[in-house]
Amino acid sequence: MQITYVFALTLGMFTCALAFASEVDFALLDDNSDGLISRSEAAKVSLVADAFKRLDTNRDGALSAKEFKHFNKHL
Ligand SMILES: [Ca+2]
Ligand SMILES: [Ca+2]
Repeated sequence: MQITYVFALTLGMFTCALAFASEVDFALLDDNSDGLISRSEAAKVSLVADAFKRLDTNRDGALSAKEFKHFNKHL
């Protein structure tokens, strides 16, 4: 009973942390707060820089929050 409770609590905290982390990541990368991650902003995190071309599905040279969501999904 107690183990189940601890497990549920841990899982809940982990899920919250993940959700929080993906939001913070976008905001942290978006230096000028224009709602887009430019190539130079993405360069701060090599994982994002490497995936930039693949993530930029509309080829406008910037990542929107929607495009960036795919990055977190595939981590
Ligand atoms: Ca930006
Ligand atoms: Ca784009």
